[in-house]
Amino acid sequence: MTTTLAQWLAAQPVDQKLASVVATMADASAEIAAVLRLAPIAGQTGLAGATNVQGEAQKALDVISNDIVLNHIRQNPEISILVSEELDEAVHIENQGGFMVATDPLDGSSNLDVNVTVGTIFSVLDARKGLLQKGSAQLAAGYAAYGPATSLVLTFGASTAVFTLDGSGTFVLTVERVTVAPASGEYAINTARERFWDAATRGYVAENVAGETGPAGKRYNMRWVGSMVADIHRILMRGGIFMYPLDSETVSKGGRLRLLYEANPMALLVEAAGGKSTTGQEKILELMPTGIHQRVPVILGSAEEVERVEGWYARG
Ligand code: AHM
Ligand code: MG
Repeated sequence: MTTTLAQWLAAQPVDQKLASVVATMADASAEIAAVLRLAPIAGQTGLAGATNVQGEAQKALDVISNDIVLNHIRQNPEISILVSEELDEAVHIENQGGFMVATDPLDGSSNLDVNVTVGTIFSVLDARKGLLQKGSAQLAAGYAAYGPATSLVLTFGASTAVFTLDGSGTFVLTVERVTVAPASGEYAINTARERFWDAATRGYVAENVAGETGPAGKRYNMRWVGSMVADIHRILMRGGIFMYPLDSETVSKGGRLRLLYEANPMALLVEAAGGKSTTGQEKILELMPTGIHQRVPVILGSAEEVERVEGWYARG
């Protein structure tokens, strides 16, 4: 017997207003999936001709995806604030309820022209507590991965569930409780940045490259899609570690990936599935943000691998 997202949400021991916020993001994701599927035919894979607040060139689909999310959010009276990678400022919607959504509407959009998996990442918070809250205050988090199948991965903090979009536009439960394998032989990092790395990152990766005859005592494989949602989805399904550490080039910005709508939701999803997350020095979910577009170092995945990286950082 199949369980739809609506049935699953109704059975969760959470405020059903909160459940409706998650359903809204699922609806937005299904609409984005439909647009992406036909984007090359519609000629939408190129640039929009604008740059976002981070100074990055916006793709037409970045803008379209952001508009789809905003439209859906406006229709749900429970959501009063939207923070988006694509919008300089938070959007406040008057006379609406108590929830805030922080989102990267289309993560990995530099991969669009090569038809690689991209995704929508989101975090749900209590809007009454302000824009800047620790990741541990998240009420829910999730992402949609637009791959061969469209997957929706959700957590309310206790466990992580995976849904798959069927042909009629309904998300169907496909993994009730996903577990990040505690041990793994796969790591994901952009090795072209090696010259910028700190000693801890160099030390950990060198051990992996040394393989079964090195101190790690086993063989490793490297995988880097360059699309965070795709890399994290692989780690949720079969283990591994994802690293975008602080390096000498990103240090002035605080890191590469954004705390509110990339690091925090992914950290909650991975931890609720039994994995670990860290900046190397601190727990991602305990960081107090200083700005809505703040960047942070991100290291997350299989517990044993994250602990090995933490061990390297602890050596100083
Ligand atoms: P984006 O939000 O502008 O798409 O950037 C985030 C992406 C992540 O999906 C991915 O992990 C990372 O940037 C890839 O970085 P790099 O270009 O160094 O490989
Ligand atoms: Mg992004």
